[in-house]
Amino acid sequence: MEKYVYGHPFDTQAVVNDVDAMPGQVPIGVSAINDHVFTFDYVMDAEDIVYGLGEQVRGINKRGWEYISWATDEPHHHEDKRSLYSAHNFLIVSGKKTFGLFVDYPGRVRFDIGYTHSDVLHIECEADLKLYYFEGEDVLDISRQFRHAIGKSYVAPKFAFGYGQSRWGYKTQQDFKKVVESFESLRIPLDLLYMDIDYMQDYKDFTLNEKEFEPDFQEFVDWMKEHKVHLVPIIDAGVKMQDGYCVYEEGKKNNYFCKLEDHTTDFIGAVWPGYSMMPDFLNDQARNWFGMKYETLTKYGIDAFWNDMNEPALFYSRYGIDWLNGKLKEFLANEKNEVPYFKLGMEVESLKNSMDDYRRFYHNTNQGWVRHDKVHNLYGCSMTRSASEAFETLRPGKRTLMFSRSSYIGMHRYGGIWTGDNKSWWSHLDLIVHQLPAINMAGFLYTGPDLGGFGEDTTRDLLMRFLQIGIFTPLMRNHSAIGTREQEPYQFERSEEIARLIRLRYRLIPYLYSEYLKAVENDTLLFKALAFEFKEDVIARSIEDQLLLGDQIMIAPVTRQNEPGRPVYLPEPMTRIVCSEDGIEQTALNAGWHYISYPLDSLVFFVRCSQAVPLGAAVLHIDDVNLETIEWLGDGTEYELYEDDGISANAPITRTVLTR
Ligand code: MIG
Repeated sequence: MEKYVYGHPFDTQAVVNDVDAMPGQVPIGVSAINDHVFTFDYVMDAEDIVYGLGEQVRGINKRGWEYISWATDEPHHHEDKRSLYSAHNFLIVSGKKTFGLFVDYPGRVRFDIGYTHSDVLHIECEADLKLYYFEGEDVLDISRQFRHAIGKSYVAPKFAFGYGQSRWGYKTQQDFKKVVESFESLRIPLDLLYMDIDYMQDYKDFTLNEKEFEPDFQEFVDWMKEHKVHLVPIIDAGVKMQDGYCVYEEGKKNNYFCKLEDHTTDFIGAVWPGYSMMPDFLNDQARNWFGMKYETLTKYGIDAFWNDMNEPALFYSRYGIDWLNGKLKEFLANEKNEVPYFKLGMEVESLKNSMDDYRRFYHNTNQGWVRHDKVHNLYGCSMTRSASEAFETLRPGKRTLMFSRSSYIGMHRYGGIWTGDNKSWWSHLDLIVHQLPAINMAGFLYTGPDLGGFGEDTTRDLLMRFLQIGIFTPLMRNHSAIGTREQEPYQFERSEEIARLIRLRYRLIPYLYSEYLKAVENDTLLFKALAFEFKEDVIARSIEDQLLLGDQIMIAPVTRQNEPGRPVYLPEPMTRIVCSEDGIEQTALNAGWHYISYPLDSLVFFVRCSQAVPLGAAVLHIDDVNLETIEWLGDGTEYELYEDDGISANAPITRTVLTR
């Protein structure tokens, strides 16, 4: 790893195992600075593949599009988008010359990967950055070096590998209890139940709805505990501006909120609670203060959270509304009381997540005052760091489930991420397959999509195809938006078939958790493109819809509606596993192309040559997961199992070689 420093970079703390800066320019491509803009250009070979950029749109091979690192509350993950919620500025060019680059700049970064000129990789940002350059044997070697540089990934508690049910729209205790009872009556495993913004009073962080939850929250939490369910409340970034609300009052008094240019007046944005303040997570005291607020929930025994709206999302701001007001008056005066519909619509829309607002507020950091847009991509990361650091005091010695919507590299040490507001679309099955290896490369191992799709109406078959991927992701959560079709497993006909898929997850947990621990320990990837392992295989290099999971499994999910199977490429001989109502069937297959049937109600995957995967007992809760009797998959003879106690911070890992 080599480091090159340009201008006066903000210290993002993304890299923990750092090196001294090199003199001169990065030894590859052409880098330049003009008008305080840094550019890097590299001419790619026709066969070069570009991997990385974490949670982004488009394929595993990133060539042929332009991507912008700018954390955005973007609920439409269309392929014409350039930014999603996170900024993962690491990529690897694989081909003629194989190298990695990490652009450690927390503002806007543009990656033009053969978009303007098909053979040119062009990177551009303000000229205050650290550029890390990696050389190595291959993609996996470079990825490992990078992961070592950014430090060990977050280890989720083991219960976080259970199935979680979520929906924006559960409001009452009864709503939540009904979910649990429905799962129980159908014997569908359930370990986590998510609480979305409606559990709060007026969307105020660290409050409970006064009528519904405040009076007897402890009993509610205890009821869930008796049913072996962990509640996972959401925390939003914005703090409601309301006199008498203690979080607002304390933040205001102690200057914990982001300020306008005068460094004294609080910036007023607006999100779910209406006018809101943005906690200054880049300020050490403010970060510590906000984190300790999670105590309002941990004191009841809550041990799991998700952080939302932390790009930060801004619906509008006080200043935007003032401006709009002026615009409206202008229209009314000039246009004979006829309001130009399209123009006005655009003016209103422009208030959302506006660059004008992001340039309006400042952070009081230990590196001085910084205008928000220069460090924008660190906001969600710092919010999650705030919680994670506080958990060391609030829940000493214990692991807490924590995942976030927005992130920057470095946050992978504090928590996981989910991939935000996908839709109930078939194309979003492909999207998650494309995202997983890149997200792992950026250090995030605890991750997963909203299964079934968040926005729009799902269908039974789409949910089942989502679950057939989600069975393998550390975060396995079914989540949907208010107003969409309900998508708990029991909302559909023959729910037993859906239940059976979820039960299979629990048989795989010993393996999945072990591979997760290995990936954390060894800085390796949980999900890999085939090309990462089968480097010389030209077909493997081009496959975008199959992934290796850990060192033993290959998955090839069906991602199209009404397709009862699909062509699958085996780069080596493998065992095909079909888990159906009739049990588990194993078939040895030769290397090469096969048409593989993939019935909707089955789980089909592959075990690699000379490998073995231990399946545990079929159980309904994570605490009952065990390997007392093993059903072996594959043609190998042993498996090295990584285990820990699943709950303590820094728990020692035991490694056991299991032989069949
Ligand atoms: O503006 O809390 O991505 O998971 O259900 C929407 C409501 C705010 C966005 C999150 C989604 C969550 C929703 N939130």
